[in-house]
This record gives sequence, structure tokens and C-alpha cells, in this order.
Amino acid sequence: MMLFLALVLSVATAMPAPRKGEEYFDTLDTNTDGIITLHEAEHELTVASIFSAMDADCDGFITRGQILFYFREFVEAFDGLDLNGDGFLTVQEAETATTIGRIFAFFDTNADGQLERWEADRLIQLIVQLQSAAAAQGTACATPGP
Ligand SMILES: [Ca+2]
Ligand SMILES: [Ca+2]
Ligand SMILES: [Ca+2]
Repeated sequence: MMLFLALVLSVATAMPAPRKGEEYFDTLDTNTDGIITLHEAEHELTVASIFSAMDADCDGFITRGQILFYFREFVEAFDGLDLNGDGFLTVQEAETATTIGRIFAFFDTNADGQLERWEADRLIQLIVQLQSAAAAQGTACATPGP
């Protein structure tokens, strides 16, 4: 609740508006050392939470087209998750096909077991791009209920 209020206040009052990616990174980096470890990622994230962050229009699907439009480099990974190959990724498919550990390893480009800022930014940018696209289309979902 406090975090929610803080976010609302920062959005309402800050000039210029804070970058969404900064907030997202800070949420993940719980010890604020500028690096996200697998432990931090597993503590803060689930496959379902990443999915719902990306599924900004809340229709329950992430489409191949959305990924292709923003981040061509992720299409191969997307296709690995889209188990029935219909071009839509559901949360069930995502949870079946991958784990936080595997997502972490995918973004850990230099395979040192930690996500430095630039590595984490690739994940965050993907999420933020999909979210702002949904917002631009007026399809961003309402704050999810409990
Ligand atoms: Ca950290
Ligand atoms: Ca599918
Ligand atoms: Ca790394």
C-alpha cells in the first residue's frame, strides 16, 4: 500500500515524470547495489508476474506480433514459449515452458550469474514498450483487483 501511494504521488508530482524503467529496476534490485541477482529475481518475480506486466492490455495473451514489432531479437525465445504455435502466448504456456531461472539466464548475456543494468534494461524495456503501447491505444488495464 505504501509503495502504491508512493508511486501515485511520484507520478502525480514529479517533473519530469520518472522513467518507468527506473522504478522497475529499483523494485527488482532489493539491496540497491545496481545488480540484480538470480536470488533477487526469484524473490521479486514470477513467470506470471512478468507475463502480466507484458500483457498490458490485459487480454490474457501476448502476441508474436507485439514482440516482433518491438524486439525482433526476442522472437526466437517467444516461439519457444508458444507451445501450441498459434502466435499467442498465454500465462499457462509461459508457466509451463519456462522458469524465472531460465528467463534470468536468457537476459544474462555474459552468463556471469547476475543482471547488470544494461542486461536488466533489455527485459525492462520490453515490458515498458508493451505497456506504453497499450496505454497509447487506450487499452491499458485498470489496476488489478486483489
Ligand atoms: Ca541487487
Ligand atoms: Ca499459444
Ligand atoms: Ca550478467
